[in-house]
Amino acid sequence: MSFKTILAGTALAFSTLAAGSAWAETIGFSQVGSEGDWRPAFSANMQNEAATYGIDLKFADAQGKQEEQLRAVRAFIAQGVDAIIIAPVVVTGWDQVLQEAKDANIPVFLVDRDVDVADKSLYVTRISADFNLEGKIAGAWLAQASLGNCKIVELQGTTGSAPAIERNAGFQAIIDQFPNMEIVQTQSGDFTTEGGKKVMEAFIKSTNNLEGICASFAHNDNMQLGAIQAMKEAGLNPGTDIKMVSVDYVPAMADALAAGEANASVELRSAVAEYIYPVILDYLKAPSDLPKWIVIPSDLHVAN
Ligand code: GYE
Repeated sequence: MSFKTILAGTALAFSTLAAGSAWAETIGFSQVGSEGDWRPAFSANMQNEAATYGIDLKFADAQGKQEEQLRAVRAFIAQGVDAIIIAPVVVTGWDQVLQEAKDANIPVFLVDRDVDVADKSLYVTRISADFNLEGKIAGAWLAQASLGNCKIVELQGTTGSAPAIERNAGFQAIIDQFPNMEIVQTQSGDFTTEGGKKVMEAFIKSTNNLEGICASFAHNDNMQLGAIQAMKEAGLNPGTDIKMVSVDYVPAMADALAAGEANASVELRSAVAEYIYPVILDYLKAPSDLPKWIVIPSDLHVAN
């Protein structure tokens, strides 16, 4: 084959890909929303990387509402996409729509958050970090930093979401090992900065300016960043008077750690398209039984 023929072939392949037909896959992605700094970074990574993998990505932002997700998934089914990716807002309420996708022979891949369905054959696999482990890492860091002696206020993520359930459970499993560690107040801040600020303001009131409290554990950084604002406004010193541990390690939290206003954050990687797309594309080429969970590693970051 001459060099010219190869070039012509390559040009043809690219134009076919650009037209979104032949070997490009069309994949629908139902995303939770954009509640904090982590999620838009994750969305951007999925959108920016799609073309590299020859994927025509149909992106639907559910603005935190499960009804929107159900609508988006049904629209993807009606369009006859090759696969559907879902980052589910909450764990419950998925059986029926997943059954509809299965009946239409469209494979579903879960990313990030989990679902609670009786029939696990309704989805191919879940590709995500281990939220329970993240809670354990946060709890273990705090056990060491407080020498096992700590009254904790907890800012929970969205009620009924996998990360809120599992980060709480993992954290609790560790502090249960220490008789003098205890969560004394807990409330949902819905994974937002504003929500975290409001919750911390309530904690500050109900505990007489966090008297006797040694730490704030937040299920994500944005709530912790809101809590830091609330504490500073009340004349408290986050990171010094109170130990601050959370999850995500978004850039604003890296700054807070550097400024000494927070102490530790467990990184939830946002550039995860490289973990997700190859699994889906391999499956579409040759469907096979995959493990039900493909785990993305978590890393701890602490202030110096
Ligand atoms: O930690 C939080 C986001 O689902 C694990 O969702 C994810 C969480 C993440 O809103 O910042």
